[in-house]
Amino acid sequence: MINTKSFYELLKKNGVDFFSGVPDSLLKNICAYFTDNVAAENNIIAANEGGAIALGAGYHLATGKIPLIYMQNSGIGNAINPLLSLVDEKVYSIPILLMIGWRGEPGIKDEPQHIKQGEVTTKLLEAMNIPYEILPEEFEKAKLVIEKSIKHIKKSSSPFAFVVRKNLFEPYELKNKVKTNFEMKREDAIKIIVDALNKDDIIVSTTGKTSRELFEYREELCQGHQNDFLTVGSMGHSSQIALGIALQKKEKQIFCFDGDGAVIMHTGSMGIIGSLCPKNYKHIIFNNGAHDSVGGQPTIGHSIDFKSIAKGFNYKKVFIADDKKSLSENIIKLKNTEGPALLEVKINKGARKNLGRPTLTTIENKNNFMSTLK
Ligand SMILES: Cc1ncc(C[n+]2csc(CCOP(=O)(O)OP(=O)(O)O)c2C)c(N)n1
Repeated sequence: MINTKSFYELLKKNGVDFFSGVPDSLLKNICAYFTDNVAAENNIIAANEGGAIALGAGYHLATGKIPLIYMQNSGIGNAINPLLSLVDEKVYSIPILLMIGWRGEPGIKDEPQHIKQGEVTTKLLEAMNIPYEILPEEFEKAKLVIEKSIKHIKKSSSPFAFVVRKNLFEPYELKNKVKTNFEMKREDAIKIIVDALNKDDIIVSTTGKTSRELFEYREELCQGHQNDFLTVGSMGHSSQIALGIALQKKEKQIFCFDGDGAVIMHTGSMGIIGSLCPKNYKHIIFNNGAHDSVGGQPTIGHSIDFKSIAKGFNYKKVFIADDKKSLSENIIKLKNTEGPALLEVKINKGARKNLGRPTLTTIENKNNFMSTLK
């Protein structure tokens, strides 16, 4: 295992002291170290991975230095465009160090959304002609790899990737935790909302713990999962899945259970919802100001105004709930109003330690869900 401080010091010694990316559970410890020890303007959690590459490119244009851009391998897709059309050596040839968490590494058990991505992670890098190294576990070996890679980047002036296996970094407990003082966590809010919905209402839930908590609550209630589409991957796209359904199934109410990080990742999607104006579309954002599912790293969720954003995007109504009482009242209002409408639920981050994962396969989930929609 690699000590986070030693890793950071080594990067700094080699001239790398600007970081941006979207957090990943495999990179949780090193990201927490950056948060505690790097000035905020040199450690920027981006809206999405493509944005992080572009931010790094801007940093390089302004300083001539090499940025480190971190992401889960799920985010490679978001990064491909600027990797190939901005920083690639055939375009602007910008040196960027990538650090990619390898979920779904072949031979290591992982969730369905990570399996294909894990299989093709190194192949995608090869297809993009981005040289890479899988970071060794021993610090001395990693040190050699890092020094060699940075020399290579400086010479070639183009991207280079470190692929990071599970448990590479030693644990590091974040000290600068942002605390909020709301009454509920996401699971409390999900329970109140599910209790208030009608038997026929449809839910499309976002990636991470939202879908896991919804699944477990349905189990607890013995209700089955046929009304829920659990978007286990595809961060930021639940709202458009829900839109695709809402436009075809006008007789049903469609509720999208979204996360602040997911909405921020692809906010323009809200504009498409507003422009098509489906009356049966009900968007709920569980705003905990964090990427809670991958370690609780901060988002800008609590410092932006989702209400004004939704209004600007032509949503017909916006409700805000920040405790159990206002949630119980506003979920009824959301049900009874014409959409598209938004309910922002302000919550603390955090989840149960013993939270499980869906026990149905993704294909079973899809088939059951499609039977409900028939
Ligand atoms: C494209 C992409 N980037 C990163 C991830 C890793 N990831 C999974 S869940 C998550 C956090 C989601 O945050 P938010 O939507 O606010 O929901 P929360 O976990 O806080 O409930 C991240 C970053 C991913 N799955 N896909």
